[in-house]
Amino acid sequence: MSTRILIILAIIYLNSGSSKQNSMNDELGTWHKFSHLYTRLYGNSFYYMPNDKMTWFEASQFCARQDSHLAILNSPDEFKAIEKLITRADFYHIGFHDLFSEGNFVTVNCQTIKQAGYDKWLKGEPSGTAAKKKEDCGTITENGLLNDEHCFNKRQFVCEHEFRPTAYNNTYFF
Ligand SMILES: [Ca+2]
Ligand SMILES: [Ca+2]
Repeated sequence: MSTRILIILAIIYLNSGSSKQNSMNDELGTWHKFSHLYTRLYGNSFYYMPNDKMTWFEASQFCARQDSHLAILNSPDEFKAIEKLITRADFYHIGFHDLFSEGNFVTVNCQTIKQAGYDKWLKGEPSGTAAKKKEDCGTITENGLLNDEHCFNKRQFVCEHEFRPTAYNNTYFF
């Protein structure tokens, strides 16, 4: 192999390493800026419920800016865990919707809510599947029952940050 090819390969190798390192640092940097707001309540997930009320879309963006997503319930135990953050009877935005296909409720990670592991609806819900009554965004009651609501309703919400240890060579960063 000629020296020139070796140099090119070395540059490609170094660049790929440094950009990988940078994106890892960016991600950890964002999380570290906000991690003090979050509490580890279930598995490798940390949660935060801000006091502000926002639309479902604003809440989604708010969580994303903190390297999180609107909470996805993966089991009844996960609701029991986040119930600790709920202080009053109300509806709270969480991470599911049927914006893509009417009546097919999926999480913000695109799993059906059944696949995700939690589909306990409030009595009479989902109610917004008729064309004239559009309720496409997911909320949960203080008792852990799901409801579909207008996405522009302003509600409190729960952000979830899930650790992905495999992305960091099985090293946890707490
Ligand atoms: Ca979850
Ligand atoms: Ca509803």
